[in-house]
Amino acid sequence: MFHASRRSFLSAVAATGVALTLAACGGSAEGGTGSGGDAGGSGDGGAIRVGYSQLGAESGWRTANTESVKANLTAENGFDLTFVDAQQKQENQIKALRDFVAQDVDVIAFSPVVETGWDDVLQEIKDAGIPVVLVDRTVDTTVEDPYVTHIGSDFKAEGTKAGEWVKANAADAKIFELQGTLGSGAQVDREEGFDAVVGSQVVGKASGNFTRAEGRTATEAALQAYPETTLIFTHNDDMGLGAVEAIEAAGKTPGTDIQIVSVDAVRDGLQALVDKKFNYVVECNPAFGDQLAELIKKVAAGEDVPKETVVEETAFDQTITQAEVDARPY
Ligand code: GZL
Repeated sequence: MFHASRRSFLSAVAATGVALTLAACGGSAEGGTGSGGDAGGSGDGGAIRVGYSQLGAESGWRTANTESVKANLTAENGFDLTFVDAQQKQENQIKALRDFVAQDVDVIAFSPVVETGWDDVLQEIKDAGIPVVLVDRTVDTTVEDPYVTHIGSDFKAEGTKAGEWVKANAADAKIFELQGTLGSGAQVDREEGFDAVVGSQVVGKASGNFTRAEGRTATEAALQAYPETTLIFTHNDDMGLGAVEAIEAAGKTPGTDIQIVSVDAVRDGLQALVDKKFNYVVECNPAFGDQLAELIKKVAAGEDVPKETVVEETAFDQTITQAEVDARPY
């Protein structure tokens, strides 16, 4: 139960707004304020009741992210977690969020499948005085100060990193861009970062919705529509692995006839790098459940939290070894 006193305090805090400062990798900056009031989200020292709306199970990244969240938001760690999978449907997420309000949870956490369409439900959550922790994806909303804190990747930086590799290693490439779920923060920002560097080399774009099957279908069509393609920039490994299937079905060699630059660095993506079917993979780290758990505890206890926490990430090329891939946690 989230005490009324804390909710009125939270509403007051929310009304003042909080300056946004993008944190350095893994770092933090002064930003959002939690629920205020007594320690322990339940208000009576009990478990922190968290309603979590996960967008789906579309990719290896999402599976690893869900595992990390569930491994840290445990009863032993002081949480009472209600975790709902939305099968990549925004309407399912909105229903889950409204259910969490009706259940009067202490904290709501969610990873929005797309950036827009959340105004009404975010206002309802704010009116209910329940703090929101935004996870992974981002929102674009008219609601003022809609969440206390966000934890996730800098998607634009990921796109820029991929573009910089292409600029340095495939300056004459004719690029097909295999995009994630259209309108998702990951798709919008990766496209922006990548295109700012090598957009003039992009001959065509299409979405594979972050799934392997749709990545294969989109690539089959792209090879027909853009036969001049020599490189595919895929917004995640799963679609890139689908692209490998399409390229091989067309009698071409992935990684050679058509190079592949990807994002995520899940084990299957890194294996494709070892197998020389991918050429470069930008890491997008899903395993931040420990950091998320600490953030939620602080929010529930009314402690100050950074408005933004950017998880630490690297990138891999074909110098990666099989031993390094085998040692990866996901
Ligand atoms: C990125 C995450 C993206 C992954 C995809 O943080 O939102 O969604 O890159 C996943 O694999 O579908």
